[in-house]
Formats: sequence, structure tokens, C-alpha cells
Amino acid sequence: MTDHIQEARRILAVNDRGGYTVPTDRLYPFQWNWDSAFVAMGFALYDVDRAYRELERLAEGQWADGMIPHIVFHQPSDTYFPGPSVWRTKHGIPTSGITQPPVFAIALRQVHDAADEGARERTLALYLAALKWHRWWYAARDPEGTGLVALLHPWESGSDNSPAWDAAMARVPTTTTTPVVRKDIGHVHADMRPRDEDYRRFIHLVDTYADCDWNPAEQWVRAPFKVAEIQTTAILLKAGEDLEHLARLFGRTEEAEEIAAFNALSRKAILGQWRPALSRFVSRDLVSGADIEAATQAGFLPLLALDLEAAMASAAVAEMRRWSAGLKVAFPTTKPGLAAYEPKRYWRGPAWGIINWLLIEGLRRNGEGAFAEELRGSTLSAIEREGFAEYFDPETGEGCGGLGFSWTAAAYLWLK
Ligand code: 2M8
Repeated sequence: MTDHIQEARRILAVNDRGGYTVPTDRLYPFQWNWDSAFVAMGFALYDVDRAYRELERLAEGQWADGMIPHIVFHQPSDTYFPGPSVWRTKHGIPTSGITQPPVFAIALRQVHDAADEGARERTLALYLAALKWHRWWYAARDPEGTGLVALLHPWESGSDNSPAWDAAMARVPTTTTTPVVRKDIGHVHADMRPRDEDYRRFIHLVDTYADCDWNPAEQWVRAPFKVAEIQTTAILLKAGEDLEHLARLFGRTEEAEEIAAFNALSRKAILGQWRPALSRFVSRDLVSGADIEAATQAGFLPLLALDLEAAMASAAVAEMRRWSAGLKVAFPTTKPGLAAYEPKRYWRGPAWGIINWLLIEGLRRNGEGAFAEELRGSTLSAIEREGFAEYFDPETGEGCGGLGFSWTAAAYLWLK
């Protein structure tokens, strides 16, 4: 075992809080939804029991309506804002009131494949949780049946302050009933984080939805931010494919057909978001009705879930190559050179191990193995040079944000 693999495993062990893994100490002291799915895939490579535990502990936070929240507050901590008293949700274990990208079923299939026959019951229980969540996505976040699911908060995208949300967030008031008491900038430099104005809007949205008592139908009507989002829908579709696979494996034919219908709907809808002039896919702002043309990584995420015609795939890859040309670390989350591009500020430019992981899977699926290898090499050497940072400045290669970061460790193990 190399030193880096050992170090990655050590980080996952150190961030363990009892069957679940915090993203990093202090900055993120709870269980985060998509972080845990990536971590479970990391564990699946050497400790299948622990991989199941990660998903099982996340599923403890699942709401009666099927949503799996973006944060599960298993134990109290005062190093993070906003905590449970801001969310005001009613689930048994305190949780946030919004969700995050549904990587869960992708992880479940990998964990199941790594396990032996005896683990069937464990997979089945988690499969049922995932099925309930996928049903929630289509019912609560696509009530009109378009095939694209909508986000009501940028935190749901996982790409919190991406330029993709700038226009939609500009309409969200900066007034809050809850005082904004940021803790993040006590842990990492403010230049690496969202701005104060972003936080006021984030919390305005939380106040608005808490005021709806977290009722999905009421939130849908009152949401000042509503984006039919391409990255999340692509992840949902890939997860849907894996879920359908598990349904068939378990002989649950009716459910398999139900999932297949969701998948077919989303497949068609995502394809409809391809913009040849941009060589990428676009999300839609459901408040203004306009395409979101901001140049971010999300535009290429559909490769993960679609088998594109060769011409489309090579157009997308040619564009990806233009974005990453000359960078020390690919892949940038915003196209370099744009006014919105900030190479150190979180989701406005930096390269992230888990995004690269998803892009690499998508590139391989679409026969673009050479660029996938470049991205893989770029990710691994960034980590080997700088350590397991939250993310990397694509120009200098500097490791930024939190250190000893769980999903970066999982990405290293997976990509190695
Ligand atoms: C970041 O988001 C949280 C809010 O969910 C925050 O900044 O407080 C994002 O990078 C998100 O994608 C990630 O899941 C989370 C924990 O790593 O941190």
C-alpha cells in the first residue's frame, strides 16, 4: 500500500464519528448527504461493512415523505452555522430541511457489488430507502413531470456559490429573520468562501421554507429560487440506472419498470438541454423561464448518465479541453477567463476531486478514455503534491478550503 493510500484511509478513520464520516473536522461537523455517498464508495474498496454503515446512518435521517436531507445532525456541535435551531425541522434526529445530489444509489450499487451474498438484506433495506427518495424527487421537485428536477436552494446543488446561480440568486432578498452568524470564516480564509451577501440569501431561503413548515407543495409555490438543474438530474438518472439494476437483481419487476420510466423521462429531458452553440448542456431558471448559460462544470455532468452520439461527445470534450488548457489542475468549475471565474473561491472556479470523479466516469462511458486519463492524472497528482484538501486552485494547484477532507480521500482511493 502506498503512503497516500494509507493517508487517505487514515483520514476516513479520523473523520469517523460512529458509523458516519464528517467531511472534515470543525468546518463540517455533521453527516453530509453526498459526501457520505462518495465516502461509502471509498470504504467499499476495503471495508464493506463500514461502507454499508455510512449509508445506513445517512438513511436514519430520511423523512417520512422520502427526502434524504442534506445534513443529518447526529450530535450537537457549535462550530457550524446554520445548525438545527435555524432549520426548525421536525424529523426525529435533527436534520436540515433541504436535500443534496442523489449519489446514494450509485454508491449502493458499488457497495452491493463489493459485498458477499450474505449482505442481500442490507442492500435491500437501503434500496427501499433510495426508491422512496427517487419517488420524492419526481413528485416534489418535478410536479409537472418534465423529467428535470428542480432545486429550491443552491445548497441542494452541492455547488453552493456557483456562478450558475448568480442571476437567480440576485432576485432573492438579503433580508433574514434569523441572524446570520457565520462560523465557516473562523475555520478557513474568507476569500475561499461564499460572500456575506450569499449567506444572507441562503438564510432568507431557509427562513422562507421553515415558514412553509417544510411542506414541499407550499415551498414549490413560494420558492423565490427554483432551478431545473442539469447536474442533479444527471446524477439522479445515473443513480436511477443503478437502482433499476438492483430492482431487477432482486426480482422487483414492477418497481424496476417504475424506475425505468423515471429514467426514460429524465434521459429525454436532459438531451433537450443540449446547446450546440455552447457545446454543453444548460439548466433552466424556472422563475424567469430562461436558460442558465453560465459556463460551469454542470454543463458536462450529463456525460455521466447519457450515451451521447459520438459527435456530441467529442464537441463536449473539445470544449472541456479549451477550459482546462494550461491549467495546473483540471477540471475548473467555472470557465477560466470569465468575469465570474475566481480560482480560489469555492465553487466559482476551483477543481474538486469528486466532480472530476463523476466527469471521469462520464468520459469513460462516452468513449473519451484519453481525456478521462488526463483528468485522473491531474486529480491524483494534485492530491499527492498538496494533500487531501477540500479542493484545488486550478492555476497554482494550491490545496484550499478544509484539510484532511473525507471526499478527497475517497476520490483518491477510487481513482487510484
Ligand atoms: C459545502 O456546503 C456546505 C453547505 O451544505 C457549506 O458550505 O456549509 C459544499 O461544498 C457541499 O457540496 C458539501 O457537501 C459540504 C460538505 O463537504 O460543504
